[in-house]
Amino acid sequence: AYTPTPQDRFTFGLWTVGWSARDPFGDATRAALDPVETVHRLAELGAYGVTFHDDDLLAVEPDRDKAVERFKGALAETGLKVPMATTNLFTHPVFKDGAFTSNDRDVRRHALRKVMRNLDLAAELGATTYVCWGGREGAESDAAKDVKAALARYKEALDLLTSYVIDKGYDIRFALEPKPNEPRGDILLPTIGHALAFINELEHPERVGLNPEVGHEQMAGLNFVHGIAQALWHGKLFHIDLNGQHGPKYDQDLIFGHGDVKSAFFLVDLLENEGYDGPRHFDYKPLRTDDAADVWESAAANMRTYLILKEKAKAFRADPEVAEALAASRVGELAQPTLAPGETLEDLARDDFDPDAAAERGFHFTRLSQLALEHLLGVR
Ligand code: 3MF
Ligand code: MG
Ligand code: MG
Ligand code: MG
Repeated sequence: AYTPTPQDRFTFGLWTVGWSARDPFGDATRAALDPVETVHRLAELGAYGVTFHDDDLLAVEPDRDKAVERFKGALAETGLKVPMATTNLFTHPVFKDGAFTSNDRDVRRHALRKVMRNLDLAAELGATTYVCWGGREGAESDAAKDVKAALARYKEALDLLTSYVIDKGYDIRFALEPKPNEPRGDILLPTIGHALAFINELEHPERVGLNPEVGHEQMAGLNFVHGIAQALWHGKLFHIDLNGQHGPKYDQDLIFGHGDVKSAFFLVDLLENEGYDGPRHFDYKPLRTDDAADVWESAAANMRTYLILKEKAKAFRADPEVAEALAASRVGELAQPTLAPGETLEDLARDDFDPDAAAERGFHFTRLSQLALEHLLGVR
């Protein structure tokens, strides 16, 4: 019942299952994975697609042209799609002070060339979303970065890149991925809110949206479901990185649902009911303690968990007691405009309202919250 199919639109980054588990304190615990094997394995598991950073393609074949040919061959054999692509602007030491916002102008120019080259490949493979995670765009010292100048350079980069795809006629939109810190002490565009405000300053704002990641917002102590709801409200949820995180600490990249499971439940409920039709993209890391076979079990676990939560959310919405509790909590009343059609502020001023009497009315949120929890716990 929880077996994924391509219709579920699950996608994975090559760098997720392919992570060989090198961390800041220890060496790799798994061998490099061949992207060709990843494509076949993901297809067998029922995924819809695969995504990549330019450098991910070179995991076992250093020649770019050969690596691309092998990858294309695997896509053709399996039917797996590439809905999104991205650039690695963080591993090479040249990017140690950032890419689009490095203090070093030569590095900024190099970064633009690297992205443009990979945009051509993304278009060729049919990707319609291009993610920009600016992991090195930031600083450890407030003396080291002129943030206003950095934002101007960030805008310059996105203005140039959006013009590039428009000129080339590519059907590609950009999705910024906010993250508060790690690897930099502080990263620019740290949250969904910062990134949304930034998009308004761009030359082609319609071409730029967001790729929020569960763990990134939770690292900042924020409510991911609220962030996603706001991104949807602005029409800016272009893509999403699903994973798990236990509150504000290092970026854990756990399997989806293996962090804050209640938030995962409400997230699936929101995505399924509010018309998000993009890929369900997993950006997680198989545990460092897992072996090569466990990796595929972890990939499957992401999809299985999503499908379980989808069923739970559906049952929650279909439960008559939940409908009753939602009405008692007047959740639906919020969708009603505060002034009726034709009503004026003078009409409003004439209202006869007793705040003390209204203050007596309870909202009964406890019952509603408990019902959700019981659905999640499987006792309803
Ligand atoms: C880091 C990330 C990145 C981005 C990726 C773009 C390496 O915390 O989340 O993964 O998701 O660069 O998709
Ligand atoms: Mg991440
Ligand atoms: Mg993460
Ligand atoms: Mg991510």
